[in-house]
Amino acid sequence: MTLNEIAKKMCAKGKGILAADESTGTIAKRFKSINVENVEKNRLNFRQTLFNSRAMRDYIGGVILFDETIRQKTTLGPSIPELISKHGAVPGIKVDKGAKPLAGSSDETVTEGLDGLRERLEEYYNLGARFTKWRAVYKISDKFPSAQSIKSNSHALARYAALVQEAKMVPIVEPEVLMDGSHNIDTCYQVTTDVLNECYNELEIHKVDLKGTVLKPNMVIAGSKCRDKSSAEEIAKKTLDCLKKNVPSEVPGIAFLSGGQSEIESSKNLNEINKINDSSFLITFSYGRGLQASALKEFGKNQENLENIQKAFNHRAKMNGLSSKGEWSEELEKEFAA
Ligand code: 5MM
Repeated sequence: MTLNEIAKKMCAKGKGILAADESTGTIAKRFKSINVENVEKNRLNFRQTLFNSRAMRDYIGGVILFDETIRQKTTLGPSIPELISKHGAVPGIKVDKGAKPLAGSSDETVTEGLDGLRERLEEYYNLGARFTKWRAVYKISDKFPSAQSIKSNSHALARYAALVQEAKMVPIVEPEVLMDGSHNIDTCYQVTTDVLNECYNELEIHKVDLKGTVLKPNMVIAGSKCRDKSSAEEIAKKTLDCLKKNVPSEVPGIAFLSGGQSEIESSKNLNEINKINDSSFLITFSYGRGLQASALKEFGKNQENLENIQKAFNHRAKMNGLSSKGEWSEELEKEFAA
């Protein structure tokens, strides 16, 4: 398959991406919230339960894994990447080494992980990965994000993407503008514009073939502490407008992060965006919390009750599959939940 074909398969209409690439520290927080011990056995049990769900074949085009997970063998027999491929989805891998304090602007971060990346990519390809992910993080406040942070993170994203294509995999480019803070939706629009502009500027300098990439952006949305809550219609209109103005049309797929929105909010907003999508982009989800929150709760209630964990996951995957076609509704949400 060409990189363009892989990218389109990951974002095919009715499907999206499951972001299950929580690093050990992040999964520790998630497990703590449900009183589950953060040990390898439990991490494997939770993840293989999701990857073996019925929803995988119909609604999931790709799964982003963490380094530990891509090396694991399931208790069902196949390795984790084999299990994912068996269900018709593409296995992928997070390759960044996390957001670290940025020298000279230490309240901000720059994502690290370029050293030795070429060699790590070769290994991940041999383990079955066909796409990768790298996340840059931007916080909004009076003075941030600084030009320094936008430039250094965009440069790293572009060097990462070029190396990934050289290794014959599709890079997911994730410049995340966080929802933390009290900024309004228009500030988010402006910052997302600046971040996307610089990102595509650097990708061009580094000769990245945009047809073989997927963008994973935030939606244009007010900060979580902002008093003016925008409607789903406004979020959809401003998000689509921002993407059409700042993302080159060669990019085949755009898969949003959920970024702290609730499960329902993230389905509803994605649905509104697809209802008015008149661009050439396949627009879908690449959710972590937006797909896993209910399943995680069930896992906390009883780790052995695979049926309930899978039921919760199947439901969210199906709802987001509908949203990726603009066919979700509150009525269907209730009907299928029942
Ligand atoms: C799954 O979480 C990913 C971050 O992991 P670490 O912080 O542990 O490295 C994250 O990049 C995720 O893929 C995206 O933010 C999407 O997740 P949400 O929960 O925002 O949809």
